[in-house]
Order: sequence, then C-alpha cells, then structure tokens
Amino acid sequence: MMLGHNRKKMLGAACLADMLQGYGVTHVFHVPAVLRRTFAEMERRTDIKRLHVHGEKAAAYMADGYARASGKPGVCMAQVVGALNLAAGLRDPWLAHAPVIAFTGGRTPSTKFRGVYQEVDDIPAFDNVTKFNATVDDVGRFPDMVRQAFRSATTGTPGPVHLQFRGNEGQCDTEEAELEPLCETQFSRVPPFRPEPDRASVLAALAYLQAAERPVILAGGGVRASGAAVELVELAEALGIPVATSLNGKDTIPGTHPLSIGVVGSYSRESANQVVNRADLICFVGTTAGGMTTHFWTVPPIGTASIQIDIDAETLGRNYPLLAGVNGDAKVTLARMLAEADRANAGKRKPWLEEVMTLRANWREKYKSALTSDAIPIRPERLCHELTQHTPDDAIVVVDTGHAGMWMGGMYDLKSPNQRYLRSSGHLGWAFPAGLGAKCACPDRPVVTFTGDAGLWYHIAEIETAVRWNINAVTVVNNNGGGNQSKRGFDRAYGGAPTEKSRELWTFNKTNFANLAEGIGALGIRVERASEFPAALAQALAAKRPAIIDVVTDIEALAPTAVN
Ligand SMILES: Cc1ncc(C[n+]2csc(CCOP(=O)(O)OP(=O)(O)O)c2C)c(N)n1
Ligand SMILES: [Mg+2]
Repeated sequence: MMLGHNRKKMLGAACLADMLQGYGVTHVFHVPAVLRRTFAEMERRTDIKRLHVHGEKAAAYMADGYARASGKPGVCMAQVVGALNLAAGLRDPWLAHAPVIAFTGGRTPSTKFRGVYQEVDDIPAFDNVTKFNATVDDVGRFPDMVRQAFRSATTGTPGPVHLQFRGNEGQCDTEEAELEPLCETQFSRVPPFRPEPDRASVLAALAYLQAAERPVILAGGGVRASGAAVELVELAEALGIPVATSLNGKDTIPGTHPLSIGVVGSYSRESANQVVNRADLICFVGTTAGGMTTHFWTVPPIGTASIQIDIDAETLGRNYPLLAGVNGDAKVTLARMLAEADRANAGKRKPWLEEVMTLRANWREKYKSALTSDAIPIRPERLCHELTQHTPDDAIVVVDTGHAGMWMGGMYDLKSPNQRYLRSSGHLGWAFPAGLGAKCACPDRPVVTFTGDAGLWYHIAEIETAVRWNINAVTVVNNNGGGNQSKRGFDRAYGGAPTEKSRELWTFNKTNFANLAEGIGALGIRVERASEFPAALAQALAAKRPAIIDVVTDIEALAPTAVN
C-alpha cells in the first residue's frame, strides 16, 4: 500500500468527518452554521459529540480547555460572520501555546469583493493568533490541509491553527473528489516528537547548575506540554534545587513539595519572587521568560546568570542572556541531565535551602490570618485555602485572569502531582467555558473552575450548554459584585480614593448566581460563610449536573501585588 495513493471518490464532508475521528477528536465546539454536511456525516460515521454553543469565543475557549486538559487539539468552528469572534477566542490559546484548530466558512472566488452579505476578509485577523492560517479552496485539498493543521498545532511549541473553507458556511464540503482520509495519528497529541538535546549542551548546562550555590529552576507550560513533571521534580531533588513556576507551569510541581516555592512573576507568590531575586543562577525550562513570568524582566533582574531549556531554539536567550542553552524536549532533556547529575552536589546547598524554607514560612505566617479568616463577607484568601484543602487529588483546576489569577496563582497550592492547573493567559471570561471544555476532554476527572463574577458574566449563557450536554464541571464564583481588579487603577485615576462615580466604572448589581444557575437547570449553591464551603464543594462534585457555587466575598479585598 502506498500512503496517499488510496483515493476513492467521496464527499468532502465524509472525508473531514473520518479524519477528525481518525485524529481522536471526541468533541467539536461550534456556533451554526458551518460545514453543515460535515456535521451530518459526523453523526452518521463517527461518535464525535457536536456541541453547539452560545458564542464563537466560548467555542474557542472550550476547545482550548479541551486541548490543555488532554494534550489533544481542540476543534472549534464558525461560519463566516462569526469568524472574527472565533479569532478573538484564539488569542488566549495563542498566548498559552495550546493546540486549538479553528475551521471557518469563508469567501467564494466568484463573489468576493462584491459586497457579499456578512462577508469581510477574515484571514488577516487570524494571522497574529495562529501558527498556520490557510484557505481550503478545493475539496481535493481536504486531506493534506487537515493533516497540516494537526501537524502545525502539535509540533514544536504548540499553538492555534485556522483553516477557512470555501463558502460562507464552508459549503465546499458538499462536493465530491478522489480523496483518502489519511491521518498521521502521531500529530493527534502533544508532543508528537521528543527531540533529543545534544550531549555537549546538556553537560554544559548541568555544569553551571551544579556549580551554582543558590540556583532556582523556573518551570513553565512547556514542562506540562512535554509531560516532564516527574523528571523536573527528580532533578530538583537530586541536586537540591528549589523550583519556581510560571503561572502556566503551576502544576508541574505540587505546591506542597518541599522544593516548591510557588509561582513567580506578576500574578505570583511574594516569597517566590524573593527567592528568585536571591538566586545566583536561574534554569529556565519550557518558558519564554515573558513579562508575566518575570514581572517585566525584574524577577530575576536581567544579568542574573541563566541557562535555558526549550523545544524551540528561537526562545533560547530571547529574554535573558544565557550561559548555556539546550534545545530539546523538556522530558528528555531533564532525564539526560538527571542521568549525568552528581547527587553529592546537593549537600552544598543546605544553607540555600534553609534560607528558602525561611522565606516560604514567612510568607505563610504573613498570610495566615487571611488564609484562615472567618470574616463575612468571605475573604478570597480563605476561599483559596479551602480549595487547597478540599479539591480532589485528581482534579483539573481551571482559573480565570485578573484577581482570580492572582488569588489562585499565589494562594492556592496543588496538593498532588495528579492535579492539573490551567489558567487564562489574560482574557477575562476564559475560565468558565474552558472548564467545560476540560470536562469534555476528561469526563472522569473532577473539574473545578475558579472565576470572578465579571469573568462569569462573559459567557454565562454557556450554563445552558453545560446543562444540555451534561458537562458536570464545578464552577466556583468569587462573587464580590464588581470587577475588583480595576478598583486600584480607578482609585488612582480619581486622585487616590474611590468616589461614587468611580465605582460606577467597575461595580455591578448584586446577583445571586446560584439562583440564576438553578433557573437554567444547573445546581446552584450560595455560600456566605467560609465554613459552609467544604460541604458545598462536596455536594457540587457529587451532583450529576453542572454546578455553580456562588461565594459571596469581600468587595474591598485586593490581591497582593508581586513585589512588596
Ligand atoms: C478580555 C479582557 N478585558 C478586560 C480585562 C481587564 N480586567 C482584568 S480583571 C478585570 C475585572 C475582573 O473582575 P472579576 O472577574 O469580577 O474578578 P475580581 O477582580 O472582582 O475578583 C478586568 C476588567 C481582561 N483581563 N480581559
Ligand atoms: Mg468580581
């Protein structure tokens, strides 16, 4: 058999449905109507679930949550008039390096430039949020373009991909051609390959690491993408090196591990920043060392001795000049370093680890009263602490941005290496739909989403989608009746203190999200005392329907900033 030479006459829609199935896609998130015939063929030929949802951006976020939870590309679709809404939803997976594949309807050569109803040229809008952005004009190209979409989304640093199919609804799927729905299934998940680093650069990096008195390993989302958490922790233990993470890499080491110092950067834990700023060497692994992770390149300061491991050679040294760079898969590279590591080397770092332990303990002491506060309305720190205590060990925790990202990034600790932590890369409202997508990808795992009220409002209509499709994720709403993160900035703009008029810019009417959820058919639980939260979470996790836990929190509570 010659691959690619087994064509038979078939419908584009049938070919596309077969290929999605062949690549292991289990769910597609869309707003109708696009590739209508393909959806019909999916129903006839595959067991792919076809979730039509309430907005294209939410569809993209669900695909993103699906992708980050499973490591498999998440697929979302929109017709031409919804294409830019979908593109907007690719911005977060683009920033997070998540493999999302977007299909849209597009222009027809015979009518473009003639004022076609609902049509603009959508392609440029996808350029900045995709690795591969292409038109599929001929049904004969379905197989190779779909293969390229999966190949591009999953290889190297993963990321979103866009295919625009001819016809406002992608009607070219109704045409027939000689086609072979050939799938290269190694590209059905991240990582398809594990590039080996060259030995000389491994040894050079290891030599710097072992020579350092006060090193810190800084692990990013690339460590999760590579599935390298075990090797990361083993190397840290072998050499006695504390591990900080980016927000995207928070689940690469449990927060309760003695060498874990927490999230560094802007949405971080103060003590992590203190430790990183005292380090004499940083080993960046699977992180671009971008602005969020380094608090705009101040933590660590530029000039700190650095080494870096990344699958993408172009990332090496981009933000911090390096003593040594290693180009390779994180899992393989860390394993190679571990194999060569001199375990006796750990002993000399006892004083450094004692200093780190003291900084960790000081942080805990400083925030102890907030973490255990019984105040009414509830303190968000206490809510995070309750989540640390009661979130199941196999849970996928999905967190929104803004204060949600700051509270959870800094105050929540993963207790188990089996927990996953997925976070918005900056877009408010991402978490709720992303949590639904994560639950679709991993129906047997608890999914606990943490969002503010402003975050939930964005895609609140998707409660109906969750109920209709039995997506039993648990969503915890830090409900303070406003977009609190904006408070500090508006206070400043108004001369230093809030006024009634300045509060108009960031506060909302008080809303009971539990009642709202119940009205749509989900389980709604209202929590007004911190002591009620564990029972509420247990009830929500056991419920065989989606659940919203509406936690009434203090509107005056502001998350601590990175460096105090
Ligand atoms: C798409 C988008 N628009 C605007 C913002 C700016 N922003 C960050 S946090 C925030 C308010 C968050 O409010 P909420 O979710 O209620 O959380 P809280 O700060 O009140 O805890 C806003 C508007 C953003 N991050 N993303
Ligand atoms: Mg709020």
